[in-house]
Amino acid sequence: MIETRETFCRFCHAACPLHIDVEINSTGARTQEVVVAVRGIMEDPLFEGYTCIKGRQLADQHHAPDRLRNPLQRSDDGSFVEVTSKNALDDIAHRVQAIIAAHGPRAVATYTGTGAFQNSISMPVTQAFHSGIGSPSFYTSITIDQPAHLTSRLRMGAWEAGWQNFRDADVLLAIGYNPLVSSYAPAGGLQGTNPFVRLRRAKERGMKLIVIDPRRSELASFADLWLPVKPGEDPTLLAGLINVILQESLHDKDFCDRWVDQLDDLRSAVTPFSPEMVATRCEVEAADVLTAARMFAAGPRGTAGTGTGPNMAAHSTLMEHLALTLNAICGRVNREGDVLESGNFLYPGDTRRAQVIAPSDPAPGTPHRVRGLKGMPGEMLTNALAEEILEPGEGKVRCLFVCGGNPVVAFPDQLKTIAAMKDLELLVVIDHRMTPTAELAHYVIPPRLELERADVPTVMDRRFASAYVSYTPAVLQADGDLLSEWEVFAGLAQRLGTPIPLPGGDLPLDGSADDDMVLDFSFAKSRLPMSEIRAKRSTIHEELAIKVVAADSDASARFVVAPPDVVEEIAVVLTESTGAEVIDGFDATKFPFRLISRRLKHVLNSLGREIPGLARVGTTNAAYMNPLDMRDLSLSDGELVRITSPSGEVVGVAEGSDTIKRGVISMSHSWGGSITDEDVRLHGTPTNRLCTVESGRDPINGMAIQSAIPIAVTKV
Ligand SMILES: Nc1nc2c(c(=O)[nH]1)N[C@H]1C(S)=C(S)[C@@H](COP(=O)(O)OP(=O)(O)OC[C@H]3O[C@@H](n4cnc5c(=O)[nH]c(N)nc54)[C@H](O)[C@@H]3O)O[C@H]1N2
Ligand SMILES: Nc1nc2c(c(=O)[nH]1)N[C@H]1C(S)=C(S)[C@@H](COP(=O)(O)OP(=O)(O)OC[C@H]3O[C@@H](n4cnc5c(=O)[nH]c(N)nc54)[C@H](O)[C@@H]3O)O[C@H]1N2
Ligand code: SF4
Ligand SMILES: [Mo]
Repeated sequence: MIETRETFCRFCHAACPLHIDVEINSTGARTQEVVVAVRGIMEDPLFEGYTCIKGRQLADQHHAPDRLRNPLQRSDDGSFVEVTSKNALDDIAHRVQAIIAAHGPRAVATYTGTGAFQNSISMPVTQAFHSGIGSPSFYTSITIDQPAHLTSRLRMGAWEAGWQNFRDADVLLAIGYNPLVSSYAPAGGLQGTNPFVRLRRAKERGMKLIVIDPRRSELASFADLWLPVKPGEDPTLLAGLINVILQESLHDKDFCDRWVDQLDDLRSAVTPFSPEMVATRCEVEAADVLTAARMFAAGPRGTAGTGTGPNMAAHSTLMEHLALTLNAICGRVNREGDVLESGNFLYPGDTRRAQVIAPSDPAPGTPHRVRGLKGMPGEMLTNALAEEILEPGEGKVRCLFVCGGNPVVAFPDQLKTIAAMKDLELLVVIDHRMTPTAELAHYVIPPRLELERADVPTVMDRRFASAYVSYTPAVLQADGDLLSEWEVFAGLAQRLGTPIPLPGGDLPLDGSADDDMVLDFSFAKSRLPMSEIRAKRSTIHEELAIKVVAADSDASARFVVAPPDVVEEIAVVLTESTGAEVIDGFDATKFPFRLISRRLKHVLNSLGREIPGLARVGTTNAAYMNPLDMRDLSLSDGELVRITSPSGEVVGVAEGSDTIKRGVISMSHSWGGSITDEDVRLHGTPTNRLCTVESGRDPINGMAIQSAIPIAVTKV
């Protein structure tokens, strides 16, 4: 018997609606369910059938012969043996209890990666487990991704009603993001909901697109103006755009008078960034700097926003500050009467006032023991985790849960990360496959995968292009001794006698909880009740969209666009000339190239290349280079190159592409294993071997340089 069931994809965050055909085979008391087809839903009012190559492989992902179906424990000889989930949790709880008793709760840490982000009941329960045991050591992939979105908005102040919407933008300034591949965009950008069609419609209504990217990305190929910035020089370019706008008085004066502070300080800080100076530093045309500034300022609606590229380069908090400043001085905020594009249904609060939320400490979190860093609200900095594990003394992290992540290939400074994983007294990895990180674990616990669990789209609820409601029940029977992330943490809490405090109260730990109960407890304060979210799933409810109300009559907070540390850092950028000086050991003559990051359509970070339909697209993260650079190095397509940074060395597979700026190598991250060897054609290159956490960090969010890495390239 074949049954069609409705769900949404969670391979990535974009939550594309799907129909899956499930073949149900019953033999005696046992039924087996097999997904035999996966397709987009043409009738869906928002996605209109859109899916991508990854989502269409869900059947193979769920039914992969090498998918882990029982927990594994590492033996003394390094091999893994299958154990029951009950025995695994008993032993893990026992060890966690001993570590807490001897060293305090901070010694117990969790790193939650991408695999737990499109997983709406994993994150709240994990966080609640941490509050239950009293450990601040909660880490996520956000702090090796784009933490500057948060740190900059805290420092500068934010607009309660948000930046303007994409749907009626006249102009879009996209700085280092590429939603046509990543399905990702910052607020106000082109989101991953059917992005090709929405971009085409926006261009048809006359929207101007400006893209800043060292590579003619898929998005840049549709741009009215493409600025191929030198990697790492975005702060210079953005300061230059602000300079033109202020010199030519193109900013929104009324808005600035009412809501923006320190405009004169900003003006003097950016005055040295003339179009000519910027053109030289950024290797773009001075005329294009002028055109970009004027095109953006002309608006009248539309926003600037940044993605992973410049957020992973030097000075990321400053870079984001300058991008947000463009929006602030041009008044690109939702005003009274405007309607928010996305539903924001899963979060509390129906009211958005047209006013500034006061600036505050950008790093208000738990202090780190290393390098004077401080955490973000509710989480610590993943870029400091390896050091928190390796650094002896009180507070040392001794136990780590990795929840849907792959530190060995994702964290900067791969050798230090591997040393840290090996130093742990207890490493528990929750993953359905044997990753390079899982190979180092004491326990590997396989979870139920997406089709086997209920979910709401936590990332997209604030990003959908309409007030779209979405929910899915579990649509496939799970097979094996599997534990969802929340079941691992609830099981441990039950054994430790600690609570799982959620917005709806303490989660019952008597075995009565299921996915839907966890959803109800986690989203108990959502502005649309979970019961209505379930009832209204897959429909648009513009009548429920949030309409912006007037500012309070005494609203006094204003954006601070030129606080002293910003002015100081702009002055530092002015003295630099390559965007890479912040890295110790950098020498412009020794490291003339820049390695930049990118996403590939057929994988999600380290996930995907084990699936046959995706491996067919490619089994390595090629080192894409400009053909003229290849000619100078006597390189042909497919030949091996040695890539050396001030702190590491890897081998990559060269591939010519005229979309890449000269002097740049574009490679995606999280490939390879824990070693870099001649098998790069088969496994890819672990580019994070080239990153360091010793120098070049962002002063506020601690981001290491993970894109715009200075490198040398030679033929092997
Ligand atoms: N140089 C450089 N470094 C980078 C980046 C870069 O651009 N350049 N990008 C950074 C960014 S943005 C990120 S987000 C990180 C990625 O960092 P991570 O999130 O640590 O890496 P992933 O490879 O996405 O790991 C996700 C894991 O989750 C597993 N998984 C999938 N589904 C599930 C599930 O339902 N449950 C569980 N428990 N596991 C599941 C997958 O098998 C995979 O092993 O890397 C960062 N590192
Ligand atoms: N298919 C697919 N989708 C994904 C992922 C994936 O691995 N595959 N990963 C997911 C994750 S974890 C995230 S965080 C999002 C990220 O989503 P995006 O931020 O859109 O990521 P990218 O597609 O890598 O786009 C980054 C762009 O920045 C450019 N760039 C690199 N360095 C610089 C620089 O110094 N300055 C400027 N201006 N540009 C630069 C790159 O050329 C690239 O085009 O995507 C998510 N979606
Ligand atoms: S973009 Fe692709 S991987 Fe992401 S949710 Fe949609 S179908 Fe799934
Ligand atoms: Mo990410």
